[in-house]
Amino acid sequence: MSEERLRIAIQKSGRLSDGCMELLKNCGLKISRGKDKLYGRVQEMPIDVLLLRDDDIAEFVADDACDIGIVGQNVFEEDLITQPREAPAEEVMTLGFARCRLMLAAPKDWAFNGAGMLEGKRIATSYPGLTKKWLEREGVSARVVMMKGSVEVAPRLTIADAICDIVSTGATLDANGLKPVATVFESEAVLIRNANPFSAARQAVFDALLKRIRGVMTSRDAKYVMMNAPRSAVPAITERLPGADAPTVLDLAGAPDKVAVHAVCRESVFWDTLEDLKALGASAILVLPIEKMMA
Ligand code: PRT
Ligand code: ZN
Repeated sequence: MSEERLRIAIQKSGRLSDGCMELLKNCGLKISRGKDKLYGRVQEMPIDVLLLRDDDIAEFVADDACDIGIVGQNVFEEDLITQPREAPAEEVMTLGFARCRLMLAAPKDWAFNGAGMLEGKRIATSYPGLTKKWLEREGVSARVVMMKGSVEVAPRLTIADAICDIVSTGATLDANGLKPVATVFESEAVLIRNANPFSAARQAVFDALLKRIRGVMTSRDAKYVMMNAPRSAVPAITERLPGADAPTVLDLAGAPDKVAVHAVCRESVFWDTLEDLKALGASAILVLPIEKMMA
């Protein structure tokens, strides 16, 4: 790999892969994968992509085998706690996908009434670092049993009394007779980077990529909203538009009391917003997606 190319590590296949590929695609990058499929090259920018297991990403980035990476915050924070390094990788920004929670879960018949109930109990988890940190914060002394996978079966097998595992919909817990009782860590995908300064060439590629990622993130929920409205309703309408800057207000030919209002809304526009706008006198309301945005 050339000195000048920025090396990014992403998950080869799993719950982060689709989000990573979509993000890179929305940044205008197409990845052509090598024959072994562990390595891809981007044509549009000097970027090389390494496709790894998510557990290896933080280490590859910290050790300078890669410059940047995308990983679950849960895995990254666990790595920081359990694998102390001289110069660990650093978090650059959250990316808004692969959201999940690391949760304590107990058998459904437990009348759970607080962390104190875990005193002296055994907790199975793949995240001993984050779990112990939470127990310490709660002032609870419990035994943490490390399990690499299938944590949810531990209470049934009497390996542990409770578990601490990643929860998304809660269906896995439910199917195993467990219920979530406390949130230990909230997670989403994060961009991480090597702690050392990049060469000037790599820094320039990194800056350009970051600018694109920020653009994708801002335009993800953003919508362009257009409507006609009574001139007198413009202040109230402006206030109701979610995350909007000052709107553009245009005269309408032959209708002195009415104007066209155009605005970029940076937050989701839901049906109830449209109903409120209508109640304020707006008509012909259009909500359009925004493909790209750069501040
Ligand atoms: O093979 P590789 O090591 O790369 O992948 P992996 O199997 O270790 O990880 P993977 O692909 O399962 O998850 C990657 C990352 O996605 C995690 O580190 C989290 O940051 C995030 N993520 C988001 C999840 C989930 N949602 C999720 N639901 N990771 C795991 N789960 C599992 C959870 O462990 C449990 O078994 O899904 C089950 C619970 O799901 P629900 O919907 O039933 O609650
Ligand atoms: Zn993994």
